[in-house]
Amino acid sequence: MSSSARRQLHHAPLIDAAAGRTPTRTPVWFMRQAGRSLPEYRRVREGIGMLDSCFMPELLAEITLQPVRRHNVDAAILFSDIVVPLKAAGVAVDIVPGRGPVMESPVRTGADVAALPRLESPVPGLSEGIAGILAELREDQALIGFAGAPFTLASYLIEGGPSKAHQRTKALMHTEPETWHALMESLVHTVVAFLRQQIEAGIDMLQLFDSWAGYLSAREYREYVLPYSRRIFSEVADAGIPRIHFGVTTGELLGDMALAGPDVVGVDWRVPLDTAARRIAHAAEPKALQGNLDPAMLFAGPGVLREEIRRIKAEARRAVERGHARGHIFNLGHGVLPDTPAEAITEAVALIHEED
Ligand code: 1CP
Repeated sequence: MSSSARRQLHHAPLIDAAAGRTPTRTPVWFMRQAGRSLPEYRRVREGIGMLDSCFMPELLAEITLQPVRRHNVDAAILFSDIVVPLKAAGVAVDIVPGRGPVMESPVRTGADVAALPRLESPVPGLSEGIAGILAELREDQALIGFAGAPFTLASYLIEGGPSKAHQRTKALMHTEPETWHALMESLVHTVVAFLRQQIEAGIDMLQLFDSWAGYLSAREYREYVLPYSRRIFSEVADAGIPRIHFGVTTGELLGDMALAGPDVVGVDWRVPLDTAARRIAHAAEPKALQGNLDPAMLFAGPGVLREEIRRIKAEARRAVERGHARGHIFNLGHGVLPDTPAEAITEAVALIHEED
């Protein structure tokens, strides 16, 4: 999409906060805001496989818009999954209910990496789905596109499914660095193709999820992961849209993740935002921050919720005043837990939007 064809947003709080301008209100969206916490999601997904739904444009647009209508969040996050570009490229992967992505054949050798298909053509249904979402969003509401970062995708491919310790992934990077680097090269290609398609279709912002990067030491991250995430951010920079980078338990990696080149760094609930900002500003240019309410606090009732939101907003304000951060996008420290009461999410959004 040429920049003139891109939707012009007006006073979109999310875009303003990411760009270091003062937003009209504290922008908020929640990771995993679409999905199992919503009865309307469970209804439309009935009898349809998770991965199948990601290739059905009307359904993916409807699911993306459900939390925006219900909660009054400032952004929609594209309903898809980090394994969608792999599936579209021809990798045999399924999403098993209650578990997550599972590979038919794990990728563990140089020959496996050489045989791994790359995304060479558009993901079916994706561009049409994005057009359907953009047609319904207000001009102050952003659509966030996303992809999984190469390390997190590699973990699913190598382990064969969700992993607690990522042991085969780490063993491979240390024992067969050539195989590791070839796998990262292949994944950079697929991730960039997936993001470019979303950019062409008109997303307003993007997030690169390196969800499991926090399992790495800073040394491992710098040698085996950072160069590839950095390439992805630089290859999509020409789109001119804000780029967010996020992972869980990344307190020790925040500075390095900022060096990958995003405009916004997501922080989980373990590190206060002012501390996170100091770590980032020490290593790189100051970034906008995203975060960092503990998803469990959505179970704690309105009194606790209000106090936690106040604390987080104050920590973000302090970081901006000190020149360590350029702005703040409110979010959870990780995704909405599947059994979260939908009403608690609506209530949290209202509290976040309230003036303090
Ligand atoms: O049937 C279902 O409803 C399954 C649950 C589900 C959902 C709703 C999965 C399986 N994926 C999704 C959608 C999804 N996945 C979205 C869009 C919805 C939204 O955010 O509102 C996004 C952004 C993702 C991204 C994703 N998938 C990540 C990165 C974000 C994160 O939470 O860290 C990861 C790690 C995945 C893998 C994945 N897919 C599904 C599950 C249960 C998992 C995690 C499995 C594990 O613990 O390893």
